[in-house]
Amino acid sequence: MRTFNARLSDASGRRVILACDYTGRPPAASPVIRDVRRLSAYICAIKINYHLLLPLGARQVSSITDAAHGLGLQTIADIKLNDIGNTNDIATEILWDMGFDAVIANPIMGLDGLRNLVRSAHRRGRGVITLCHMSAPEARASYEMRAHPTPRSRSPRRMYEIFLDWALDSGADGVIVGATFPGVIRECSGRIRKSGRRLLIVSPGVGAQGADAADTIRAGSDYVIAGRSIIQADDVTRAARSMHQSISSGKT
Ligand code: NUP
Repeated sequence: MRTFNARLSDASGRRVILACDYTGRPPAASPVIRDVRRLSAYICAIKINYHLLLPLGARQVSSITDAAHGLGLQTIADIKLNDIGNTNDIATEILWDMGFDAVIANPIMGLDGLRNLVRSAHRRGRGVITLCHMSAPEARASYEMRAHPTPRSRSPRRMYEIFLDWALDSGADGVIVGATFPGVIRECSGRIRKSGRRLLIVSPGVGAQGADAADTIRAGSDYVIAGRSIIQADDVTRAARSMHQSISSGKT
């Protein structure tokens, strides 16, 4: 099986990951699949969070991941996984059985846990994206906190710097860096380039959270995640097309 990154890059030129964060009326698979079909020309992947994972159940979620695959799209489970190895293994096996191509994980589980998670995902041809710096304004307090990465380290470093190192070290496929922190995107992108490794920067925070998609890609992100600004728009197709086109043309 080809890697998650290779499959994602098949959607050449499409940089928008749709966050399927449906709220309001009890969600069902069919309206989600309808939107995914409508938007497939403008997105490269869909991301499913607790909004659907909790109420829908495995069978309906699998029907969404099946439909996405039929349209050439990748599927990402956004559960910010962070647990002991045994629980991580069981949770990811269930997600892979539901058809997910990648999982978003929280690196606070520790470097060894992360290495094991990435190794087992890669054995199944799946990917792992780890949090590096989240998009909410309050993320600054925790992700920019200074800490010693090891008991022997001499100088403290910011959490997001440590998390970026751990993502590179564990062989993760991508990191989440909030679009609302363009300076951090630039810094991470420079450090990834310097490392010579392949690690994608995936950025939520565009649209509803205030950042601009084209600016985010210009700052160094590989992909943006957009939810409410597309799925709550009066015309979802138009919203997705215009985000895709603004990125493609480099205009804001
Ligand atoms: O740092 C993060 N910020 C964030 O918004 C990490 C995330 N995974 N997300 C998710 O991206 C969030 O849970 C939601 O599913 C999506 C952003 O949605 P929206 O603000 O575009 O509606």
